[in-house]
Amino acid sequence: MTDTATTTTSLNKFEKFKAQKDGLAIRDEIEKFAALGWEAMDEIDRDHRLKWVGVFFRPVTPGKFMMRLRMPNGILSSSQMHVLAQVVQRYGDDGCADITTRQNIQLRGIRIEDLPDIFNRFHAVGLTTIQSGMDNVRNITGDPVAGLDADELYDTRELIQQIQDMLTNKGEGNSEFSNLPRKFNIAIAGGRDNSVHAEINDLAFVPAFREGTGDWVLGTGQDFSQLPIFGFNVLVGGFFSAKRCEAAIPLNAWVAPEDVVAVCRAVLEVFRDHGPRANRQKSRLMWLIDEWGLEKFRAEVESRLGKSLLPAAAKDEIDWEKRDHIGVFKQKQPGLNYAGLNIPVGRLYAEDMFEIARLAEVYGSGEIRFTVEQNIVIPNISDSRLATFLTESLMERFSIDPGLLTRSLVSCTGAQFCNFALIETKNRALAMIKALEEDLTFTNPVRIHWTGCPNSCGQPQVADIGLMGTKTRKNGKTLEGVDIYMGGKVGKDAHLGTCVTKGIPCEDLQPILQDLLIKNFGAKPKQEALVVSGY
Ligand code: SRM
Ligand code: SF4
Repeated sequence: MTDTATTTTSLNKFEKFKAQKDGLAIRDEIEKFAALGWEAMDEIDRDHRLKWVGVFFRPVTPGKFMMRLRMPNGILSSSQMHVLAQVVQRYGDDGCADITTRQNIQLRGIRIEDLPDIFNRFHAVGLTTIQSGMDNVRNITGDPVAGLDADELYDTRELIQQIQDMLTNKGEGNSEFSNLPRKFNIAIAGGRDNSVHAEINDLAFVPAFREGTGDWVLGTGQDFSQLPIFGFNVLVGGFFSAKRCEAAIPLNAWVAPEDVVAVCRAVLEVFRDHGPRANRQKSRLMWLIDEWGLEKFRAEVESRLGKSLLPAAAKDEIDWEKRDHIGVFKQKQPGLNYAGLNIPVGRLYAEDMFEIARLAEVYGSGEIRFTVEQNIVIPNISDSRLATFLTESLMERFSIDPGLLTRSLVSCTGAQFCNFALIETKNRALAMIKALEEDLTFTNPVRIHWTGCPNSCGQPQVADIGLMGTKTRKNGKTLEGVDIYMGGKVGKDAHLGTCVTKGIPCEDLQPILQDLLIKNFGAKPKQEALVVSGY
């Protein structure tokens, strides 16, 4: 199979258990596990293989599982949201949901005995959790205002659905792509502002125009042949891991929209069959590109594609600053608006989810969208209903006009549910932002991202200020702390931030952040006396 995988002695433990039983085989065993209970399950099935159907054992809350959905382009319907809310509701205080940094949603508190019923409910409304964890392609991200934005270059929705359908066999599971060497991220940007963070994906497509061919277009009566042709420049190899973080690099390839699905397939086949499988810390796509060099990798993709790739267009069309979509905006459809609501750190409870579904139905078209900043967009609100929509009480908690730190806050799951976490994140992030907004005034949003460990799910490297959980020492004691990242740039000319300070105890963080915000982001103290200097 793979170059590296053929030497079975060098296989890591994940490769070994995948070889024993494919993760997708778990699909047919759900009824059995539900009857058996989690305590009696084989540990590899429970801790790893269940992730192939999006079910995550949480060692922090044993018996209360997490379920990760797939939301292509971050879009769902109010009836789907209703079902998700019902699932969460049955777990009372244990039940909640999190919008993720991949425009997706995860449910918490899930009991294994309920899985057959939950999967039936999901199936009935077209929801799937398939292949959302472990060595599979993650939720495919696209422009959150696709089809709404008058300035968009390409509506990414259908293409992303097609890629998901290809990878997952329309949500039923596809064993062709269920044993990759490692996780794999795909994103397609359709607008000018790189709303998907293309640069941090293993494979990304960014809008780009190629020169016209000069070939006469027959039958049209006009010569359109010199006009620029729309398509995408392809980026490869972006990823974050505890060991290494890299921005994606250009593949020097331009593809027409109709070739995007085939290119995804070709790249994934190359990764599946040749990606390194010996060391899981060195298994992401970039490690293969390093080993082979870009030219060989590109040639292998062409060979799988069955045709040559065209060279990249000279420039891409990402020339805007990134938008956060919080607020109310006119759609390209006359008389319609979309509203972006800030969901603090992405956390939702059942009653919120029912309410969001209701608002989308009453005021919009029943559609709801997620953003990679863990917020929601409700589209298709008519001018005539907008004023009433804005008086809804949910808007007090999920504001269209939050504070300038609150609106850009992102946080990974952290110690509440994640066993990799070195610190608690979401509650701490909220408390910190509240305190900072009480003490300072801002003229611009400052994007603060929290992540509980070096896995970087909360993407601290894309933030203005990124905070990565660590353990640190103070007065002979081990404390929760953070490494501080700065300089992340999103939108046009995106580049990753770097670590500027290590090991700040969380208990000492507030004055340090305050100082950074004043010195680097133009924040002003509400009372001069509160300024802490000397950092
Ligand atoms: Fe992540 C593993 C949560 C986006 C890099 N990530 C995990 C696990 C599954 C670990 C675990 O089993 O506990 C976390 C589940 C915790 C939980 O209970 O929620 C977890 N990752 C998340 C989410 C929920 C963070 C969030 O709060 O939004 C995001 C889910 C996205 C989704 O819908 O699929 C999430 N993870 C990311 C991202 C950001 C992105 O994709 O833009 C990254 C960095 C980008 C990347 O992957 O290149 C990311 N997660 C990781 C890694 C490091 C991967 C590596 O190559 O080493 C791990 C650990 C691993 O895979 O071994 C990890
Ligand atoms: Fe868990 Fe670490 Fe990812 Fe946060 S960054 S969700 S703590 S693995």
